[in-house]
Amino acid sequence: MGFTISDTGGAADVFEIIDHGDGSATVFTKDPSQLDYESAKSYSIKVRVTDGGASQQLWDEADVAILITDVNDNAPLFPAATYSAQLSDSTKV
Ligand SMILES: [Ca+2]
Repeated sequence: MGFTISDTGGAADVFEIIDHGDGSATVFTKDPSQLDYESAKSYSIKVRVTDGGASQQLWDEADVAILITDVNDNAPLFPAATYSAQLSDSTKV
């Protein structure tokens, strides 16, 4: 049997699959720095398994959803450096 990513879901260079040769496989990130929860919260790829049939190779596919978890890697940001407001001196506080 052999495992391949048959549909990268638009994330061509993000994931790769390692075939362990024992009927199992693991999906890895090629470069974890490409993952950013703020840019993409999930990916959907398709994995194909193909058997070793000599005359006719048989296969099946499964969708794999990869959910990215958030880490606190971005500082809060004010959109503007200065804000102003006007208050009457008769305003009750
Ligand atoms: Ca984050």
